[in-house]
Amino acid sequence: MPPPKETEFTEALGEPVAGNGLLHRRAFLRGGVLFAGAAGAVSVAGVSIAANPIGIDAPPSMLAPGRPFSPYGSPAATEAAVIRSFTLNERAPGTGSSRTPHHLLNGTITPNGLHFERHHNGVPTIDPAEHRLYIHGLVDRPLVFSMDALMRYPMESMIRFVECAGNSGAAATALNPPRNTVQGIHGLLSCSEWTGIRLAVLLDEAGIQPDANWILAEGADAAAMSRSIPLEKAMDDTLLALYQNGEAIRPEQGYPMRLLVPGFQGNLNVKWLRRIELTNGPTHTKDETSKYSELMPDGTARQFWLEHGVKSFIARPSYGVNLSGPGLYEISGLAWSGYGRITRVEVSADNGASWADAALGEPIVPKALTRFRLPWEWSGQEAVVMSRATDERGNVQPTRDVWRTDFAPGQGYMYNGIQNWAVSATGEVTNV
Ligand SMILES: Nc1nc2c(c(=O)[nH]1)N[C@H]1C(S)=C(S)[C@@H](COP(=O)(O)O)O[C@H]1N2
Ligand SMILES: [Mo]
Repeated sequence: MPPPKETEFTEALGEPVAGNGLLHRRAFLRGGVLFAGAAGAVSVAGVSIAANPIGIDAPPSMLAPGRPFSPYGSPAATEAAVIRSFTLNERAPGTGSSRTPHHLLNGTITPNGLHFERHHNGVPTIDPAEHRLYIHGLVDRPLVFSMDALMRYPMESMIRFVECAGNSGAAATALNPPRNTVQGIHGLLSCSEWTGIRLAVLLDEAGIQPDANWILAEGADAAAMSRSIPLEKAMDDTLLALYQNGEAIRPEQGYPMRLLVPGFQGNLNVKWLRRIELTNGPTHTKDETSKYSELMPDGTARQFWLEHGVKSFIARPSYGVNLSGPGLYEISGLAWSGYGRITRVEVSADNGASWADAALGEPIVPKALTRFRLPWEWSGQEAVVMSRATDERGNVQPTRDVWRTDFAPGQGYMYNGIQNWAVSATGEVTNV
């Protein structure tokens, strides 16, 4: 459905624009709907007309001085449930992943302590004073960099997502929709402002030989995680990242340095980076043959399919984030694409029968998370809500059924199908 024209909207202030109570994306801003306090307002649990004038009873926090300063801040004690989730692997405690609780966060930037983690053999302890980065292979001058040397290079910052190729895989492959939260299904995804040196600057300094067309990046962890990256991408927007949301990259994210390969699958973003070798053709390392290649219906495997497709999910409401009675809500979630900017997110509350355009949070940054929002007046009837994103290349997020026809059963890497949530009459949300 095209976005309604402004005139239509002004006349229909607060009127549904799509089935099952979806309101215009700017209805909140234009005063088309009120939560409480006016004739015809929608009721929301927890908002009511104040019976007493404000300020007569000062809360306890106003009666004594607050606590003093702290050297490094932490979240409020009452936010203790907003944490990464993981299952401990007793035999290999550092192998596996932890997940970002997107259903409990808002905005687009992931706090550093909640960035998802994916380690193939734990988090190494690296002394930045001892750490070196090597650039060698098909170059005129093999180079070795210390941290001190790197700190003198020009830096730049970019807000970008990192997503594991295995993210949302359970939604692709499970026979029944997983009974799990946004965190459990889509939590191998985070977004930060990364700061560092364009890799192209360092590769140019080493002097790229004409027959070099790929690079190999290797980490200094016990997995020696290594992946091949096309030279074209390495010379484009690939960053040698040293900072994450303003502070030195966390140990879990690759301290003291990692590659940031915007829009490409997570495992190319090699952490604890120790060497880059320029090669002719890809290296076919263990991490890109046994893993991270996708099984096709004819039994062959697809390799080096690197860009994440356009994708989105609704975080509120979602599994475990239930509705508390009929009335007004904001449907909100995240959209992103490995190919560039998000241009449109449509939301349906009637199982895909009709759609309304959501408002997109500004600025819309390419290859970064974009927050979408849409007001919804829930009648208290059963509903199925879902979101469908489009990117600037014109890619549209597919349904699960359409996505699955392209791959062998059981293949779940790089899944970007539409996520449906069913809302029951009691407001309980499940995955369908
Ligand atoms: N050296 C090294 N780099 C690595 C990994 C690893 O195990 N070792 N895991 C990769 C995978 S599979 C992903 S999805 C991303 C995850 O980055 P994060 O842990 O910062 O979220 O790092 C990639 N880089
Ligand atoms: Mo990954």
